Amino acid sequence: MNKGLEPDIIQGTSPRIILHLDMDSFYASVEMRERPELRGKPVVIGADPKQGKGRGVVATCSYEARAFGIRSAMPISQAFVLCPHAVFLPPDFSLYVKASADLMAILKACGFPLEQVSIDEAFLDVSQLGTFPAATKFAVQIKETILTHLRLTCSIGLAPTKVAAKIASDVHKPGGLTVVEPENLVSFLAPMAVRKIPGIGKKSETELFEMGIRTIEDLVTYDIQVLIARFGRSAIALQEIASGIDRSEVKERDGVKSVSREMTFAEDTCDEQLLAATIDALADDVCRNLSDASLYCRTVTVKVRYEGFVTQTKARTLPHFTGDPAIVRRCAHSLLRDIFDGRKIRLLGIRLSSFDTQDARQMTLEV
Ligand code: TTP
Ligand code: CA
Repeated sequence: MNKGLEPDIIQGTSPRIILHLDMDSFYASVEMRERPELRGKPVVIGADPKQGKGRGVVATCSYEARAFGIRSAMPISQAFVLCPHAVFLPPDFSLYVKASADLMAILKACGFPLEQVSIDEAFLDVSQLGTFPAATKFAVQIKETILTHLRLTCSIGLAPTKVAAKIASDVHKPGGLTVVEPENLVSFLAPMAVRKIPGIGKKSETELFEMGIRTIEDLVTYDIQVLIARFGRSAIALQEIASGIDRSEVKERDGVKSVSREMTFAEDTCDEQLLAATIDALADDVCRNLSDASLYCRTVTVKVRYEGFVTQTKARTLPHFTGDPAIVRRCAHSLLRDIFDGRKIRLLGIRLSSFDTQDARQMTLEV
């Protein structure tokens, strides 16, 4: 499929063609593939709902479940209220890792620069195909290949930049293919909510709203000096991205960015012994994941969710790479001490990142 570089691309005069692929309701779709009797049903992957008394969260759910208003990261108890007859399943992480590896192998075999960004998401730089119609044909083929070989559906965005390709893949989910040719780039981005820009989270979104900035177009036309005063120099890059200028390249890397494990307590707690024992168990678990993937990490992050869902994280980068549970435990205890303010805790989590080899996928699992 790889056609070799066209001369004008070497000189950098042709627009780039970036493909972003994202699997549809990934964990739920893999479960539905394994159990055909679940097809067409609302399926929720996550913590045990315990007849509405469960305390964990939703990892993801099928589009049928989304019709009831269920979403990722929602408390499982709320999901149960919205759709008590849904099929609730615990995550089978090894199944998803295997499906992800199969997917990435298919993408890699296409021969284009590939950047895996999460367990079910990747960019391909398909500029070598030369034109958007040729890239569109390729995108249709890749969707068919994934459906035939993996029996899973995905959504694809094609655009001249990574940010636009990522936004585009989300436009017609599930099963969508959205093409943004260079001449449509600015008008495509303009009406989108600022939150669609990767890196703009809830906090920045709220700040931007307060300034009257709701859409990407609002951001483009906003006085840059005021933006810089509020957000610092990063406002320049933000306004550029909003204007369709995004030079970031598809970085060839497949691999894990982080390994994490979280635990929701049966009852909110500030029992220090229980918190310490939980940190130990989580540290041991993530280190086991790390060792399974033959990785060493340098950054340890502790996540604390207090009663009322207020969540805080704190990270520390170690002087050396490690896979030693004792070191991770020590670091995590110290981070917890730094952020714990005495309020009752609902959830604790540990994430390990900054790996010295990048050879697996992002892993998050809540128990
Ligand atoms: P996403 O790609 O964000 O979601 P999705 O594939 O389930 O659905 P969509 O069709 O909207 O893309 O995440 C990929 C997987 O990561 C998801 O299937 C489950 C997991 N995940 C969590 O465990 N917790 C979360 O909060 C999110 C957002 C995802
Ligand atoms: Ca997805």
